[in-house]
Amino acid sequence: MASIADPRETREPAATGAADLSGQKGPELCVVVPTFNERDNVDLLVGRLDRTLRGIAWEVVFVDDDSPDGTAEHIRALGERDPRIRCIRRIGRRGLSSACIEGMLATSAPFVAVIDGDLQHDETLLPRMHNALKEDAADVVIASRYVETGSPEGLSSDRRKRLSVYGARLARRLIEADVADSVSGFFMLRRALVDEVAPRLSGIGTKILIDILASAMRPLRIVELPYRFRARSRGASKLDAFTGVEYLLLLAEKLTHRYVSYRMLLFFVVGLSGIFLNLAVLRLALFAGADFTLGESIATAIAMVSNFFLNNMLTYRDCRLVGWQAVRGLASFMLLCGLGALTNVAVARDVFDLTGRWLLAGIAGAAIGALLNYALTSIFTWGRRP
Ligand SMILES: Nc1nc2c(ncn2[C@@H]2O[C@H](COP(=O)(O)OP(=O)(O)OP(=O)(O)O)[C@@H](O)[C@H]2O)c(=O)[nH]1
Ligand SMILES: [Mg+2]
Repeated sequence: MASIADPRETREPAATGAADLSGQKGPELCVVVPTFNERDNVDLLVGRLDRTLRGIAWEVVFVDDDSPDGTAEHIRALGERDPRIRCIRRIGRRGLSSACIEGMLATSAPFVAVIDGDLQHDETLLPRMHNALKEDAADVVIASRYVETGSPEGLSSDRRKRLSVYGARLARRLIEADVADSVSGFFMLRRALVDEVAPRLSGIGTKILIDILASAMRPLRIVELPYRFRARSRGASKLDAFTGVEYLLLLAEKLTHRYVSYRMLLFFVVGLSGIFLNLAVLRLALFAGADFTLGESIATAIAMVSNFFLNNMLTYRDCRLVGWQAVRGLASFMLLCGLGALTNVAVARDVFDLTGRWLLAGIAGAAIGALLNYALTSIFTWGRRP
């Protein structure tokens, strides 16, 4: 006689092959920490999180870009003893914002905070930030240096302070809400909001909060809680001269709703520098008595090499090729740009035949050639989407 199966049986571990986790709950709060060479700060930060987050089920996700000082190995060793400590180790990648995005997307906790790994942010603010979100008083809670008793005193120089203030002012035009410290690297939000904005994030540079706020398709309720930014006591700052340029490129990308990609913009700026270098070297070669074909060949080769290294350093600095990869990259770059040059000539010739206008033909050829160079090299040289 056939028996009717008890529906509860299908939930048995043996029937589904899955473990019965019905009594267990995941973390309530995930703290995401981007790190690069922060080995000496990790233990202190974890200890402080442990003290300050008593009573909250938390986890910490470090996102480390393969730090040479062994930060990732150190975190993994801690994680072997404490399952709340996790580490994502990224290889061949660099970038503070993109690291935060990957960390935020790697958790199932309903609340997500981002905090620096260098102890400059005041972690004791985390429970208040968490409460504000739990009480549904805000969509995003920002730890702010520019409201009430907050202070940026730990910034390393007056120049850094001025940059921070002007940077926040510049972003005000972009973000609909009135935010005093939109350049803060310390904030908390619901994971659902992260999931909502993730497909529109640029992930460029260091200002992930601006990226998130400018990517939201609806007005966000924002609460800012004051705190005093501390000075860095261990390890070194990772900011460099290009950080400001990246910030402007992020704003440009956000303002144009990503119709202008910052990579394409940089690629074309580098391309322009190549044209000037080409002309300068040609002039020198002719001056030194070389015949035109030889001079132009040398000038073109030098411009191509310069374009490759500038793009590798700037346009693709988050996935820079090094060692043999760079040698292979240079070879593929020169080959693909050769293809772009042939296309340039073919298009220009066709447009000239059709219209008889040399300037239009020249511009059309150069534009198509440059676009092709950009698309092909981003895919085949740097392994990215254009
Ligand atoms: N994963 C990852 N983390 C990074 C990168 N650059 C910086 N970080 C981390 O991001 C946090 C902030 O970096 P800092 O260099 O201190 O930048 P800052 O705090 O804005 O600037 P300072 O005031 O000069 O310290 C630190 O935890 C760094 O280790 C990166 O390229 N990748
Ligand atoms: Mg710092």
